[in-house]
Amino acid sequence: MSIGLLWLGFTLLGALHIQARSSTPRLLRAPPLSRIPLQPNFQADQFQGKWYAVGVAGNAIKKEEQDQFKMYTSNYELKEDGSYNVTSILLRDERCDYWIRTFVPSSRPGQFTLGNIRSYPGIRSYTVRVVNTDYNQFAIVYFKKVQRKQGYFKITLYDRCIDGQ
Ligand code: DBS
Repeated sequence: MSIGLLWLGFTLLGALHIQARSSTPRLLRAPPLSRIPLQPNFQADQFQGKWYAVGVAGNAIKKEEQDQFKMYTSNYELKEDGSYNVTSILLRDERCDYWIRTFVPSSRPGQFTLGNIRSYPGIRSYTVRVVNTDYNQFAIVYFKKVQRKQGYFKITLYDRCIDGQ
């Protein structure tokens, strides 16, 4: 094989490599939990009820998607065993998407893991931490998941809107 063809081959491989890299951009690494504050003296019963997500930011949340993301609500219902049933409703294209999951309390009050994690393909770990809340107006909640070896995180600002209705 001529040197010229070999060069051409390498050049093509290089171009393909660059293309593959840029189509799967590297995500910002999720901050370690040790850097995320936790609401002191978390009151699980007071955190119950409906929250409106008025702001979401994360390493895989894109601005273009945010525009159609619109608002969603998450209703936290405390169960007998101390975990939450969380029902979220998202308005998309004039239809409502529902999803339900369980947040199981961990060793620290205000921190949770996803219940029945095996039913979620590819999710290796899922952590929820209530960063700060006054229970009746706002909450800041940090979510971190490892899915197919990739770490994702997001931070949501929740609002109660009118008198917790
Ligand atoms: O539930 C989540 C926790 C979550 O959906 C993400 C991060 C932490 C996230 O980044 N999600 C994006 C990628 O799956 C998304 O597009 O929703």
